[in-house]
Amino acid sequence: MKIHYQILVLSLVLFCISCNVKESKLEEKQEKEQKDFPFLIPAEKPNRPLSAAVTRGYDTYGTMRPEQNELYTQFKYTKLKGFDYNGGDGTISRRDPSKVIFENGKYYVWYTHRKSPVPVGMANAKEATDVIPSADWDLADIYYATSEDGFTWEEQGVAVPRPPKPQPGWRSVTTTDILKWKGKYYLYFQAFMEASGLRGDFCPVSVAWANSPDGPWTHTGKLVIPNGAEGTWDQYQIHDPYPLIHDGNIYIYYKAGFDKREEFTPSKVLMQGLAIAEDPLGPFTKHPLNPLINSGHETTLFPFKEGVAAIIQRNGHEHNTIQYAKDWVNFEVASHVELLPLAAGPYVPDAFTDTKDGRGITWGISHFIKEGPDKTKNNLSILTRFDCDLSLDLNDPGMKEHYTLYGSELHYKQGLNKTQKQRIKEANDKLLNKSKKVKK
Ligand code: AAL
Repeated sequence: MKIHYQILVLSLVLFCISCNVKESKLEEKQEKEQKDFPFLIPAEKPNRPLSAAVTRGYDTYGTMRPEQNELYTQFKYTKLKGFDYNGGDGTISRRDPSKVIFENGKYYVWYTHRKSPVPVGMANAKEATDVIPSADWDLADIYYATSEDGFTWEEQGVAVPRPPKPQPGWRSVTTTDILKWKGKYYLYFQAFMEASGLRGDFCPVSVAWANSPDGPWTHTGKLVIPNGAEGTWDQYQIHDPYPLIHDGNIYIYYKAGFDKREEFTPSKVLMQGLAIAEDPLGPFTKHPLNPLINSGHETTLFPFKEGVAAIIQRNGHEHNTIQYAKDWVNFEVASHVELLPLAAGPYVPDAFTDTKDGRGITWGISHFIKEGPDKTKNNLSILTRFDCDLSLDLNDPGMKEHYTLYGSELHYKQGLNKTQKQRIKEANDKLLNKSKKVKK
């Protein structure tokens, strides 16, 4: 009996050893056969040497295919119905929409509204008067509109007008965004106290509150997010205040332009920072790591999973990207996108729910600037609708294309300027003269 038992144990051990040998031989064979990257992309990052590009596919984008990336999208645009622009002569302008919210059975959006003579331009700010604006957003008020479908809008009129001088915003109240907090509504906005262009585009942020999205709004006159101390990145401007709720606090992302150097175009670098408060009226504490986003012209963010995502359009190394910060502070590029909405105000259903499972966005309102008869001048902006699939709840393959062609017209519009043509001519002439000399 004892001998039988020993034989049994021995044969079991031998069996296991042979199994292991077989397994490692199989792996060796597979490894030899699989020297090249497999035709079918492994779902998990394979345990083998990988190039930096393939590693990015797994680590940065989470997938090798953009169409599987929840933070990749195309943007589709639709003209809005319901807004009158006085024939597009530059005397009525609407721009910089807030995010869209759904209340009382309809969508609401707030925006910069200017009704005035055509602006003289920031460069001619000295010619601006009490009735003639410098910039497209000078001498503006905050208006709002409602809609049942997001395509046709009804302008409801002024929400926050310019207060009398010398209150913050007396010159212009612009570029607003909405917060809903404990049953009350708050509009944050840029409060100009001088014509934009006189020294730059200088302003702090002020706030108004109301018990209903239809108002009436009480302008607190407070500078809730003041400019930074002299010599710091946000000393002159706090632009595009964009509130969300996270961890029981109000998170306001904002943009500032700095490092102004005339030898570069654009002369300033634009980056985005964060200010946090427990109460909508402050005090707001700026994040010690500011700036947090190194690119982008306006702020557009939305809760996504446990973190926050940002649409980064125009300006900077990382323009044309969607970025993600799991901790709401450290942003990483999540995708590269094209034809991005300018100054987008998306419909963000979970902006104020303090969610740990942000669902993303599918549409919003943005603007087009320089829409007047003279497209070189920034004196008329129009609101537009954009649609996209940056949502965990939508799977629209039509929004996930990444091989779009835009046709010759759009490319030729980006033509060479006079100086560039001259430079090329001079280089050609030099070459021709040289070759003529050689021939002689
Ligand atoms: C926009 C925004 C701010 C600026 C101006 C109006 O793109 O960044 O709002 O002040 O331009």
